[in-house]
Formats: sequence, C-alpha cells, structure tokens
Amino acid sequence: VASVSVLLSSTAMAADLTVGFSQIGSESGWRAAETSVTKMEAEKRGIQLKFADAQQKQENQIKAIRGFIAQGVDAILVAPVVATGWEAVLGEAKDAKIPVILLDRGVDAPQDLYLTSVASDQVEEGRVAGRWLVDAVKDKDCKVVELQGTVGSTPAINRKKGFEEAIGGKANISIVRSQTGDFTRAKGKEVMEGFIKAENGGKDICAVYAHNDDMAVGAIQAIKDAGLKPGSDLLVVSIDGVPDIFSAMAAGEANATVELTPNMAGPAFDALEAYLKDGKAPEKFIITESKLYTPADNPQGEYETRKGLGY
Ligand code: GYE
Repeated sequence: VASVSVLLSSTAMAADLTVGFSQIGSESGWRAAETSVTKMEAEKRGIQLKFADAQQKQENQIKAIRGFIAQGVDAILVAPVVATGWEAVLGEAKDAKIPVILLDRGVDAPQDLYLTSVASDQVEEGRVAGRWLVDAVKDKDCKVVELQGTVGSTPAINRKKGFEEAIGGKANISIVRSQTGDFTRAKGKEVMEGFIKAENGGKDICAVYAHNDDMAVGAIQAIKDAGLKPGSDLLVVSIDGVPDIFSAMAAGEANATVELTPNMAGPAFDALEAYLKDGKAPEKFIITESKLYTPADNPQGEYETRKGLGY
C-alpha cells in the first residue's frame, strides 16, 4: 500500500505542475515552431502550460511574469526579447521561490536569478556562418551586407560578434553595411532593398549574412526583384534551419544555414522535473547544437522532414 501511494504521488506531481511561458511573439518561423514544440512537450508530460505572447515588447513580458508569480505557478519559462532590464522581475520570482528558466536568449543579470538557460552558443553560430563564407569565397574580394536581429537581443549581439571574429583575419572580406531587420521577413526584405540601392543596384554586394533565415528569405525576394540571382550573384548565409530556407536552398537561392533546434522546452522541462524531484540544480547553461547545412546536405529532404514539426 505504501509503495502504491508513493507512486501515485510522484505521478501526480508531474501532472500537477503549472508552468507559465512568456514568449516573445511570432516574429519568425523558428519562433512559431518553438511555441508549438513547447506546447506539445508540456502536453506530453501532463504539465499545464500558461502561455503569454508579448508581441515583441519587454514590458508585456514583465507584466506576464508578474501575473504568473501572482498565480503561484510552479515555474516560469521566459524567452527574453532583449538582454537588459530583467533584474527586478527575476528577483521577484526568486523571492516567491519560483524557478525561472531562460529559453533561447540570454540576459545581463546575475546567474542566481534563474535556474538554468537553454540556448545555443550564439557566438559560435556566427562563427560557423563566417567560416563558411571564408571557405566559399577563398581569396576573392567580398563585400558583405549584414541583416541584424532585434537590437539589444543576445542573438543579434552574439551572432554579429562570432561572424566578425571568423572573417577577422581576412583582408578580402568586409562588412560594408549592417542594419537591423528585427528577425522578420518583411523588414529583412525592406532593409535589403535599401542595401541594394546603396550598393550599385546590388552588383557590388558579394554576400548577405542574415541573423536568421526569415530575414534571409525576405532578402532573397529583394534580390530577385532587383533582377539578380540569390545563391549565385549574391551568396546568402543565415541561421535557424527553417523549412523555407531549405526549399530556397533546393532551388539554388540560398547557400548555407546554421541549424537551431526549436525544442528548447524538452531539455528545460527535463531540468525542471529533476530539480523539483531531487532538488538537484541543473547545469547553468544547457547548450544546443549548431550544425551547418549547405546544398550538399539534401535540402529537399530536410524541407520535407521539418515542415511538419510545428513550423
Ligand atoms: O534565431 C530567430 C528568432 O532567439 C535564438 O529569435 C532566437 C532567435 C531565432 O526569432 O529566428
């Protein structure tokens, strides 16, 4: 009888968990996939997920987190839109003894304010993209235009840094223009149109480096509208590995992407469940893989396998 009740209570524990998730918004295909994968992972584990979409605004995220604290949730997931400005609200969660897990972006705040962070190594993603370009252009002169992610977000800061590091030793490669496209297709296209105008109708541009695939897809459209061929007249390298970049690659219009898994919630819930069960603190940084894909890696097949996965 005793063992049965122990079993019941531990089963009940996972099923009784309520977790608040403050999501940034739906700026990219990758973000949409992360949202659906998080919902699926919660359902699979019997976790009740309270979802709040912040529509890209930090103030909405702070409000949502305060709401989750007031409701007494068991844990909070947050994908922080920008790096700064989190100390107060994370301190409130800590005072309420509610563990916080960061998903996919980092914060500039003391590490004791969150249980763990599940994210990629974003500097490395930039390096992988940069190394690919160094290899691709060899000794040819190459003017690069850069589409940055959301200003003040860790992926924008770090992906820029890693890429610059990788091309750093090469005198033939330089970033001639760099502007934010806010991680969206529409802005990526609009900013790329400006770059094309400023650089001799695009003829002076050798490559586009976009901090995510959605901006690259927007840029590809702008390049085509200008009468140039993306993938050959202008090289296109970006990050995420969403289905649409693989179909662009299959069509010869994109050259490389660095994959980012949308399943940040799986490792986050694993860490949380272990922590709530034994009080075992997880690693502070759980780092996901950053794998390069090029047209040699069966882009059509990658498109097929991914398109169902919540994108
Ligand atoms: O690469 C981009 C998105 O925070 C790492 O946010 C994430 C980035 C992702 O919208 O597509």
